[in-house]
This record gives sequence, C-alpha cells and structure tokens, in this order.
Amino acid sequence: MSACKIIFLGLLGCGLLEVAHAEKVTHAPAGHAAPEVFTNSFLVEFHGDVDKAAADQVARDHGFQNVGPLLRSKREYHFIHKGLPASRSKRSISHHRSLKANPQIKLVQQQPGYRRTKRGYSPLNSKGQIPLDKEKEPTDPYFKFQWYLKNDGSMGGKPKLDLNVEAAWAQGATGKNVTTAIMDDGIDYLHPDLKFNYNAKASYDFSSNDPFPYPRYTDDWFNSHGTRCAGEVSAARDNGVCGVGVAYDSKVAGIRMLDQPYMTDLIEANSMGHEPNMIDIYSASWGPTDDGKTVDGPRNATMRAIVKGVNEGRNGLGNIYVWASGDGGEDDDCNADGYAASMWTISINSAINDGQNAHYDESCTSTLASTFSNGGGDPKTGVATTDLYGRCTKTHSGTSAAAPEAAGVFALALEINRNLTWRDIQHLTVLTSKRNSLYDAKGYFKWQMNGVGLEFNHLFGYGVLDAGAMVAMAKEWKTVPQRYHCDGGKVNKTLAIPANGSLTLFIDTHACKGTENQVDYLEHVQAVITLNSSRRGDVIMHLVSPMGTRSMILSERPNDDDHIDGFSKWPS
Ligand SMILES: *[C@@H]1O[C@H](CO)[C@@H](O)[C@H](O)[C@H]1NC(C)=O
Ligand SMILES: *[C@@H]1O[C@H](CO)[C@@H](O)[C@H](O)[C@H]1NC(C)=O
Ligand SMILES: *[C@@H]1O[C@H](CO)[C@@H](O)[C@H](O)[C@H]1NC(C)=O
Ligand SMILES: *[C@@H]1O[C@H](CO)[C@@H](O)[C@H](O)[C@H]1NC(C)=O
Ligand SMILES: *[C@@H]1O[C@H](CO)[C@@H](O)[C@H](O)[C@H]1NC(C)=O
Ligand SMILES: *[C@@H]1O[C@H](CO)[C@@H](O)[C@H](O)[C@H]1NC(C)=O
Ligand SMILES: [Ca+2]
Ligand SMILES: [Ca+2]
Repeated sequence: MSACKIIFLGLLGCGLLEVAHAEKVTHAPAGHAAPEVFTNSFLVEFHGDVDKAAADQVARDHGFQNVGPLLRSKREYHFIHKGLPASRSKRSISHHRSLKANPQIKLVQQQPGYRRTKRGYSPLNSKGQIPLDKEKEPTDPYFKFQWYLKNDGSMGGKPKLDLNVEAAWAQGATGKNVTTAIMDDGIDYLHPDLKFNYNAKASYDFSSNDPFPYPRYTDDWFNSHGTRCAGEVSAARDNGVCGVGVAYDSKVAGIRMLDQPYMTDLIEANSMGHEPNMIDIYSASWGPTDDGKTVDGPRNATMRAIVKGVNEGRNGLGNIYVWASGDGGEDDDCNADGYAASMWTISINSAINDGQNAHYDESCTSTLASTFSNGGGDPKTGVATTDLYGRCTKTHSGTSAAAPEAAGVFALALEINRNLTWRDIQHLTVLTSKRNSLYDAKGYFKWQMNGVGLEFNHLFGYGVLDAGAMVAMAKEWKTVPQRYHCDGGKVNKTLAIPANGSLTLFIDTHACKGTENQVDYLEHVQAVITLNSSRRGDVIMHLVSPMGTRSMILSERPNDDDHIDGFSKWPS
C-alpha cells in the first residue's frame, strides 16, 4: 500500500474543503463564476434521432436557424436565433419555453458566453526580405531569423538552444501527410508560404459558419494570430518566401473560432471535434483570460469533444491537442486553466533564446515541455513566421508562439511512425525533451529528479522539445500497453484548512490491485478537488507521491480574491 499526500496551505485565508483523488475525470471541471452573458445560441437535444432536414424544420417553426449538429450527433443541434442580440445579460425565457414546448425536444440550453483570449497577441508587424546563400540549409529569407529552429548564438541567443529540427529533417521527417489544425482567428490561406500546404477539406469557420476561415480585417491586424501560428508549423521550404515551418511538408488546416463577441461551449466543442480522422493535431494558443484570478476550463460539450477526440480520433489512435500554457506570468497558475491542465492536452510553456523563461510564463504541474517564444530583451527577435496578407513577421511571441512549434515537432514524429497514439506522443515528449540550458530567471524553480530519474522543472516540464531525438525514438517506438484508470482513493469528509496553517490529507491506495483496472505503471495522476476559501488566491496545494516527489498543484495567486466559487470537482 502506498500513501499519497495532499497538502493545503491556507495562507491568509481559511476555508472548507472536500477532496477526492482519481485517475480519470469524466465530468467537465467547474469552479468558474456565473456567466456574464447569454448568447443567441442554443443547444437543442431531441428525444430521438432527427436528420438535418427535420432539425432545420423544427428550428424554422420556432423562428430559429439550425447551424448544424453538435459533434456529428443526430440528437443534439446548435440553433441560433437571429432576432436575439448576440449577447445579453439575461436568459430569454420565452425562446427557451417555445422550444421546450415542442414534444420532440428533450433539453434546451441557451449558451452562456465567456471570454477566451489569444495568448501573446502583439500588434507589431515587420516586413522586408534579406536573401541568404547557405548550402543545404533552407534558402528562405527569414530562416536566419528563426533561431528557434537553429540557434547559432546570434541575436543574443545561446548556441544549440533550439528545437534541433535539422536533425529530424536529416532523418527524412518533414511532416508529409500529417495535418495540424490551428484553432484560432483564421488563417491567411492565400499566403504564398502557406497556400500549398493548406488543407481546405479539414478547415472550417465556426465564427461565421462557412468553410472559409479567412481572417477578418481590422486596422490593427488583430486577427493575425492564427496565420502566424500556421507558418510556424508548415510554412513551405526553399520558396523564397518568409521562413520555414518546423514540419514544412505537413498540411495545416484553419479552424476559425476565436472571432465572435463571446465564446460558447458549442463553438469550442465543434472546433475540437472537427474532422478528427483528417486532422492529426489540434493546436490552441488561447484560453481563459490570463488575469491570475480566473478559474475556468472546458464545459460539458467541449469536454466530450476532447475525450472523443482522444479515444476515437485518428481512427482510434487519438488526436493530439497541443495547448499554450498561458501568458499570465508568475501571478497566474496554469493549473487554474482547465484546458492547459487537462491530461488529454499537451501543455507547452515557452523559453527565450538565452535559456530563461519569458516574463509572461506561467508555471504548473501539467506543463509537459517547452519550446520558444521571444528573443532576449529585443522585441525584434521574436518568432519569425508568416503574417497576414502575404507578409512575414519577426515579432510573434507569447506561449502562443510556443505551442505551434510543438505541434510541428509532433507532426514530424507522426510522419515517421503513423501508429503513434496520443499517449505515445506524451511518452516520447517526456523521454526526449532536454534540460539544455533552460533556467528560471528568478531562481525559484530548480531542476529536480523525479522517482524514475527524469529531470523536470515546474516551469519547463521535462525541458525543451528535441525534434531529432523524438523522431529517432519514434522510429523504434512500440505503442504503450493499454491504459487503465483507477480511482485511487477518496477523502469524503469536509475538513477545515486552519487560517495561516496547513492541512495534510493522506490517501492510501492499492492502485486497484487484483481488479481489472490494476495500474502497474503510473502515467497521469489527478487530484479532483472541491474547496471553498475566504480568499481562493491564498490557497496553495501540493501533491506528494509515495516516493516523495512533491508537485505544487496550485500556487499562490495574489490577484484571485474569489471567496464564493472556490473549486468545484476541479481536476488538477
Ligand atoms: C454532460 O452532461 C450530461 C448530461 O447532463 C452528463 O450525462 C455527462 O456526464 C456530461 N459530460 C461531461 C463530460 O461533463
Ligand atoms: C495519409 O493520411 C491519410 C489520413 O490520415 C491516410 O488515410 C492515408 O493512408 C495516408 N497516406 C499515406 C501515404 O500515408
Ligand atoms: C503500424 O501498425 C501496423 C498494424 O499493427 C503494422 O503492420 C505496422 O508495421 C506498424 N507500423 C509501424 C511504423 O510501426
Ligand atoms: C465516505 O467514506 C466512508 C468510509 O470510507 C464510507 O462508508 C461512505 O460511504 C463514504 N461516503 C461517500 C458519500 O462516499
Ligand atoms: C494570519 O496572518 C495574517 C498576516 O500575517 C494576520 O494578519 C492574521 O491575523 C492571521 N490570522 C490568524 C487567524 O491567525
Ligand atoms: C461552498 O460554497 C458553495 C457556494 O457558495 C456552497 O453551496 C457550499 O455549501 C459551500 N461549501 C462549503 C463546504 O462551505
Ligand atoms: Ca518559406
Ligand atoms: Ca492562465
């Protein structure tokens, strides 16, 4: 029998909690505040299967428009009422009632709207092209600014602190026949560096419900985010335009879903469940607002979409969801972001070209590895990639810039071994990422050794992704054995955290020994926590393994003065 410890520190506040410890969570995490607004979107669930024409008819009968099914379901549809404002502070009881009166309809939910923000948006652009004439290296004019691909020590960088992609390319991995979807504000798919790698069939615009995810024009180029991310993954090589993608022969799909006044569960769910057999990797560089006081994550339909993608996508091998860990800086904690913290996603932090973390980096236990965002102090040495309207930029930044680099590296591994499952990718990430010269600029987070002798850091996960090593290991890799999940134990009492003191809970577990769920090798651990606190931001939590590895599953968040919502069945 082994004991897991969960330690709570009530810094200034005090509170009450219930704790459970489980391996798998099937419910959507809660903990978020009451919705600010309601949109004009409705989730409508029928009692039985209904085809599209019939659902269209029902929608029309009630003055709605049927946008389409939720996750290809025949029972659940997304209706919009054009007569309602896109957002208002109250539910529309009458519209709800009218639908609910239809005997075919089982459930009606007006969709709350919430904020999902792009990570690391910076309004700077740059142009200009400088030719380069090195042998065998990509000849693209911006390649020499792509220190994240090849760091030669210029621009204040540390030589060889890079993704080691040339070693992967040399093994023949360039991403052929792998598709990464950029879930964002659209993609300039007419861009000369992207158009030949654009996978139109796998693309969609959920912000305006059509197949053309072209970014909406604004004077400040606010909607350049997706295009910049796309170029990092699959900008073309040796074509004289901008730089080169990590996986320059891979395909990129655009899923436009960030460009409407408010996000809804239905838009997120349909985005993450879009064409799961055509799309291998979904890359997300956005999330709940990084203000250090938000606790939010995927809602019901979105959670279902992710679980379905992981279990059934890629014809059963599982989709790979790559997540930017967040730009809230040291006052935020990415475990308070249910997307980044989810074990179904791979959350990626960022480092700058000399090995420090970026000042906007958040830390948390769910961060698996790191890639790159900014160059040293100079904003002109950001991530060089494609930009809107056929241009190039050198200033893409934020953990936003880091996540697509990881998607590109995973695309290289998937090309070399088409059999890799979503779990294999996590294992390869853990085994091949490197400490290299990454370090915490403030010195809080040291590199440590875990129980199986792997180095990790609370800020950087297992270190910087190494494309060459990952591709080499992917070639030889045998799929990991079947996954089992075990409810490790539960503390079902309500206990008080002493003010200015700490509370330690012990969970004894046999890891389901002797049952069909017996766990022999530990892959993920989740503590599912419910607590109230007089000040949520003052609560710190650690999870301590039987071998003594101590993980901080929640850090102090000075801006979070919530005293109402707390955490409700929150997986960490
Ligand atoms: C979603 O809601 C349904 C019905 O309320 C529930 O049965 C299901 O467990 C929920 N799924 C998730 C992932 O929360
Ligand atoms: C390319 O990918 C598609 C979809 O994943 C698959 O059906 C097809 O067999 C692949 N082709 C090659 C040559 O690997
Ligand atoms: C992938 O799996 C199939 C079927 O299990 C097998 O025949 C094939 O050799 C595997 N390919 C690789 C690259 O491991
Ligand atoms: C709480 O734990 C006790 C003792 O382990 C058990 O008897 C009881 O059924 C549990 N209650 C709930 C609600 O899980
Ligand atoms: C907790 O510590 C704070 C600051 O040190 C102090 O102001 C407060 O009175 C303490 N509360 C209790 C209940 O001891
Ligand atoms: C925590 O707060 C919620 C909402 O205010 C309340 O329903 C619940 O009873 C509280 N729980 C405890 C243990 O105080
Ligand atoms: Ca190019
Ligand atoms: Ca955050």
